Amino acid sequence: MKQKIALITGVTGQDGSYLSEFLLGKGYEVHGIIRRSSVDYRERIAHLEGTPHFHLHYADMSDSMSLVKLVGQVQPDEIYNLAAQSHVQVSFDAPEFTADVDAVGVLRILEAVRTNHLEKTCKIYQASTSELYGKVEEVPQSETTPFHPYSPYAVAKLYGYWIIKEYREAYNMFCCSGILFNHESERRGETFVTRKITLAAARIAQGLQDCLYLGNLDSLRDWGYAKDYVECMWLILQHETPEDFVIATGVQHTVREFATLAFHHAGIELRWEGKGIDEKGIVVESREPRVKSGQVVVAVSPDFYRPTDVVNLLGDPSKAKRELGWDPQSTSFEQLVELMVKHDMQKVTREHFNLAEYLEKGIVK
Ligand code: NAP
Ligand code: F7E
Repeated sequence: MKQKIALITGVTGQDGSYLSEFLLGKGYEVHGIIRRSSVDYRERIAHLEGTPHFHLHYADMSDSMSLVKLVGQVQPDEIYNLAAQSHVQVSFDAPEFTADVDAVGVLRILEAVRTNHLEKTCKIYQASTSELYGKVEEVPQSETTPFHPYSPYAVAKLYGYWIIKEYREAYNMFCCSGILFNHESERRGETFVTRKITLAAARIAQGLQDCLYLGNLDSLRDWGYAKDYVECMWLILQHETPEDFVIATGVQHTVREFATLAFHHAGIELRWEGKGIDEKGIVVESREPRVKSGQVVVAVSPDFYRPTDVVNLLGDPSKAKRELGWDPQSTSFEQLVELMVKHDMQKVTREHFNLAEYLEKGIVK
């Protein structure tokens, strides 16, 4: 059988790195799009570089010509369009850039496939999002729930969702959206709330940070494990017909609950006092000698409030379970928090140890 060829946009991101590993494991030839940067941003895929069947190419979602050229050169059987300005809060500060990459970028990929006459052979996966439900109109949210995007990011992603559907209907292309709810991991970007919490809990436990500042603690999310979710992206493209799927766990928790559990795994028990901007996470008991009971380790800062915030996401993954045979509970919320904290406790120790050693040897001053 001919080796399948996949092209991944957003290969350096959390999902792109797990998806690359997954597809290489399935025997694919994997091509990824990277952009030039003045700093090293390839940490998540460094272990794959140089391995057979894994190739990187410079291109950009805002540069049609680079996409047309690359799609023609690679001749992919499957494209996974994961590239995006993916931070919701940042989309309020950079709405035009977000629209260019997250909305028009999807169109550019579709047109690159058509320009190269690959519309009959190349399947396309689009990274859609639970943010489309935004100011939610029902709970839980399924494939039939109306959309109500509530940020520039979500509005851009809504265009991506509809243009995929349009090309499916107009040109009979095999293109689908995975409507993925939040998924996290040890590789999650450090400014998303889960990773911000697990890293801070680790630093606070090791005496390297005093307090963690967060925004809306009441916000509810349906958090899953990214490694489980990339399998679904592939399953969606192997499905007999091109369809859209909600991918979620079907369980929701508040940001506050995530923080309580993360600090617990870092050896710190918390209680919560106060309301809104005055709420504090206070240490009740600590296994870590550097952290004292009564110490305030979590506080609220309005800097992390959004002009409009999505506050009640809960996915209904029944269709994916039934039609793709996917298990939404393969990693539980409790396991997810534990594995992220464990990873970050080790990361922080390692970094601190290296720094102490470098200081001692005079390598850094
Ligand atoms: P991520 O870690 O932020 O990765 C985003 C990727 O997009 C990075 O590789 C980034 O490259 C690339 N990118 C951004 N702008 C680009 C441009 N102009 N040209 C080429 N590449 C560009 O995001 P993720 O968490 O892996 O999410 C993957 C996709 O799923 C995104 O589309 C996101 O919006 C969507 N999504 C995510 C979640 C979630 O909970 N994680 C849920 C639903 C949907 P650099 O490394 O160069 O910045
Ligand atoms: O926020 C609240 C914040 O930034 C989650 C992206 O992958 O998932 C992600 O978007 C919630 C929000 O993720 C802080 O207000 C409180 O209600 O981790 P987040 P997100 O906005 O849900 C969706 C599905 C995507 O598609 C996106 O690409 O947590 N929150 N305090 C905070 N959020 C952040 N970032 N930082 C805080 O300090």
